[in-house]
Amino acid sequence: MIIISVVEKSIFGFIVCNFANFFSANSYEWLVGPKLVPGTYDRKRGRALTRDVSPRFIDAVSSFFHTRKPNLEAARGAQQAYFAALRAHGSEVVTLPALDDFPDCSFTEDTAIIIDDKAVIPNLGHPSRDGEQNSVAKYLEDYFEIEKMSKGATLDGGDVIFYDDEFLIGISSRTNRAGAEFLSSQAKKKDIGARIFKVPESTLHLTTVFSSPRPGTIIAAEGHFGPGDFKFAEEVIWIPNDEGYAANTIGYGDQIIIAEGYEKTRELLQDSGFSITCVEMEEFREVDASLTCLSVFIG
Ligand code: CIR
Repeated sequence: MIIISVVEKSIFGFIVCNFANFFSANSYEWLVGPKLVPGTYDRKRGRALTRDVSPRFIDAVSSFFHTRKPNLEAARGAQQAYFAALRAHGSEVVTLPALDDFPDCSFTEDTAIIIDDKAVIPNLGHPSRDGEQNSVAKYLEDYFEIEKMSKGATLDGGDVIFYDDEFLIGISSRTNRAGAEFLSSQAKKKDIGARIFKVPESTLHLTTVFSSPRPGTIIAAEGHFGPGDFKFAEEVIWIPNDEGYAANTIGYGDQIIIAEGYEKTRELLQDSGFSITCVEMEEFREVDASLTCLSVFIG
């Protein structure tokens, strides 16, 4: 009963908060044509690989946003709302069963980086999470050539953002230089460039405070990076520091999914031409996870 009411509450919240017209075409691709959109292969968001929330979710690693013990049932409900939001934007959602020994297993973004027909499988940067990637690799091997990261190198997919025709890779407490270089050498083999950033200690991953929802656009939280860091971008939308969590977004052209409850961000993004869907993320925020963490796009 509790599960149902939480699921219903989350889905209701998601519907109420949805300002997007789900059925309109991505206006950028509609105007330009999908083949001509730079970096389009990684922005299609055709298929999202996700994983059920672990029964041990309350033991998930948490060092930044923690205020209380997260609630497992509420997290499960929020994850269903998240799936509904992805589907409403046209993504197929594939969900693997939870891994009982890994409290953070639902954060699949960290476990694989897709480059064309290749899946790079990293060594995760936190000891309690290293191993989650093995069953993801097992699933992906039917669809992609698997490239496992060499020993000693570590990387979380949360430190990787695809921006137009290049990867932005963060060196952080989870991703070491060898990991960043491993990924950039894999990208280079596919003629894709990489730009390496130092992720400040004020945040977990690059994606925690940073996203690129549509070609040419970067959304960044104030207080972690400065304007000089993004000279290459056509447009940078700065999110006020007290709403920094909301800088992590999932874009489908001019339609965007953001975390619910960040009013200044919602207005800023509306003013920048986005139609917006909000998803309740409170439980995941307690364990430092953002919207993008809950999926890795594989098609
Ligand atoms: C962790 O600390 O690894 C998890 N509790 C949160 C992972 C968030 N993942 C991501 O930003 N890609």
